[in-house]
Amino acid sequence: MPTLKEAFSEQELARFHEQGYLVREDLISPEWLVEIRRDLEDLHERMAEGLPEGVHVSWEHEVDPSIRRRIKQLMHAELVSPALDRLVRAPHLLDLVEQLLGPEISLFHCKLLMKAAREGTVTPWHQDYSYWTTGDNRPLMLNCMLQIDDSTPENGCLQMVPGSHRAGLMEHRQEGQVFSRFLPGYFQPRADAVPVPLRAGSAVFFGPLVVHGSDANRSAQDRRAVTIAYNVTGNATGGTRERLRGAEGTKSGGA
Ligand SMILES: O=C(O)CCC(=O)C(=O)O
Repeated sequence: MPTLKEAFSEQELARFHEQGYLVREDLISPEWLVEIRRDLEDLHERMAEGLPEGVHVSWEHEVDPSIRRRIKQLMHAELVSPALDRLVRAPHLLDLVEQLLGPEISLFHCKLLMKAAREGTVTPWHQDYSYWTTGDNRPLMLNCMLQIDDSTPENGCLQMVPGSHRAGLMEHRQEGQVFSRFLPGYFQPRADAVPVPLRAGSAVFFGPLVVHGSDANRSAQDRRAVTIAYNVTGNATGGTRERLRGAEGTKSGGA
């Protein structure tokens, strides 16, 4: 179990259940952040030259390859960064995940959200479960979105609609290729949305039903983040990449 200093308090847990999300400042050390940033140097250029096996990229400006290619989302980020691979299975993170998800923890996926300076585009209002529902799973998953750069309203920080998870899965529209599912209004300003600016190294945990989105990055600062999505082991066929903790898993290593 987490130490008292690190564990989520009763009040934090109550807030998570009420609002659907919870911030943890300084989830990782500055040194770990430096390692992650080092792994990601020139990532846009390297991935434009060729993708490592198992890595999937959605690009900004998908339709015009003559435009300088910028990654919007890179799926299976643990394959391009040893420091992120370590984070996915870090005991102190799994301890926090265990408080929110329970003891049977698997990796659902780990993805980079690059929101590049001046080029990162909007992510419309959506619930993640609109992508993840398969008919044989339940909305039990948990995201841990860690900021690699400071996120601010100017560079497109995440915005949440507190309490929206309690309404269940809403009807989404579908159009386009990347972040193609969205709620009515696409990304019209919402009076019930709250910006969640975070310092680099801090993270927000949220479930798959909370409504969220983020604006375009119109600033000169990148707004890179990584989302590690965990699932309850056994929640759906094909619902896990790797078992990380639980009765038959290992405490902090891969399965
Ligand atoms: O990059 C962002 O700001 C939003 C990402 C997001 O909403 C998601 O991955 O579900």
